Amino acid sequence: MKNYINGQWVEGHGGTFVSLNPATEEPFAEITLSTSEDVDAAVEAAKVAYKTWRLMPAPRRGELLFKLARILTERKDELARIATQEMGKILDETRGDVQEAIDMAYYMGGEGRRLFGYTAPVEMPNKFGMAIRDSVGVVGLITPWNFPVAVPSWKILPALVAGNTIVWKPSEDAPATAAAFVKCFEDAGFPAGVINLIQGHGQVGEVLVKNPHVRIISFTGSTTTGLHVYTMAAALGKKVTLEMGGKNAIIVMDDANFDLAVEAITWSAYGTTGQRCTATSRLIVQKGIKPRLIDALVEKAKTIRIGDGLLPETTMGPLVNQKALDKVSGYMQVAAEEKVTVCVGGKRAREKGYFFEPTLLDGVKPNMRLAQEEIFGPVLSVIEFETLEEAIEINNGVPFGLSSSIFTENVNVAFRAIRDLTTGIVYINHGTTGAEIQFPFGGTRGTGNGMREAGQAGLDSFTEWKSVYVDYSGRLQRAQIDTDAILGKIE
Ligand code: UN1
Repeated sequence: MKNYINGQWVEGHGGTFVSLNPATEEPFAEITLSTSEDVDAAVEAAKVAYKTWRLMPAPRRGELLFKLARILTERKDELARIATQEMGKILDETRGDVQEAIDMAYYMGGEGRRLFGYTAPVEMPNKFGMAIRDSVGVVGLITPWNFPVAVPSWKILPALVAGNTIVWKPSEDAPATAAAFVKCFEDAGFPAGVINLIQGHGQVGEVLVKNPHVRIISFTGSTTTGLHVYTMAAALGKKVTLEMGGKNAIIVMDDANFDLAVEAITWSAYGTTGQRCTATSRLIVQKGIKPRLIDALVEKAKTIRIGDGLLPETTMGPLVNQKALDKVSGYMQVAAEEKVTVCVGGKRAREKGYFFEPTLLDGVKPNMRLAQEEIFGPVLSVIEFETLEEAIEINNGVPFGLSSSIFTENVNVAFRAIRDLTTGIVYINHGTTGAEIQFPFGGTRGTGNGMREAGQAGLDSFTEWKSVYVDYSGRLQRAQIDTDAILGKIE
């Protein structure tokens, strides 16, 4: 599978690499590998295309996004099947992944007729002031494999509708999905150079970050890589948006709707094999309800059907690769060392494929590694508490701040939680996953750098404000000095 540069599918100059199917460990696709020469060619194409793309009226750019939405709708199954075979999650989830991109295409397509700025009164007579969103130029994107269509769409679509052009380096664990997604842009009629795809590993991303013509970097992925990207980009004075790790919790109060909580915890902890940045990896549970809740969760975990995500009976797919399997298995060592109780799961599920059992660990203390570090697998740690204040403190006491949730039937408790939970996303009586594209997505503390994706806030990453003053008085007026002198002379 090739790179897409300046409207052409071309081979990279670095040979090829193979993308594996994590359910079978068999090769899925052979992908071209880029070098710095390819990155530079892609950036040059994006730079040239920017000159005309920025001048296309935004409503017309928006119409291309609507066209893209229709193509994605037609190819939803095709894209989902590629993604499932490449990164492992079940078909219902990869379809949902594509659906998020469709939703985003309609939302950002509509921005083509909004992209609201604002006006405000100005100090001088016969003068007008407004603030407008301006495009920036070439945007570099580095994206993960776990939402191989949705997450890139959160970056590509707002960037494009605002008038920027793109060079995209997708994860080496989801390259064929990326190519199939870019084909949709080609078929929708986006002009050559507006979106460019370069395949490869981390080094390719590094070259992209360092290219002087790339003014903005938007990254989603691991904390280690994200901070590396941030440091490199900061040294070059670039604007960066980061979405990194999570250590999300569901708090369950004694008065919670029990069945609802069991369903939501199971889905948030084990859905997508726990490989969402929003996945629930801590269950902070009040003392009274805890024994019953653990029993029910263990029973529920046993009903999960592990297997190839293409098969209709499967409810949980594999981890993405050997490295992920090693990492999650490594945390079982940590569990043994920290002497917590493995209530269910705790080991690899099959000999072939990177499958891991849904796992529930009890007796975890808030400061243990299991309760502090992102595991990114189907592993849920149970932490007990007595008072709401304690639960909130445990929730907030981690290096990440993406998503949190509380189950309670008491409206006062719910509103106190909304006030005091310090994550970027808060759910009441709903698991920690399932954010919708019309609201800001992102997290506090080590999850990000204060920027947000999606919703109106998502435009901030890809635009700069331009403040415009129009003086139609026909004479020299100086704001901030001399104001008294002109009073009474208004024409
Ligand atoms: C991610 O895991 O990187 O809120 C994104 C959710 C999804 C997005 C997850 N809409 O779980």
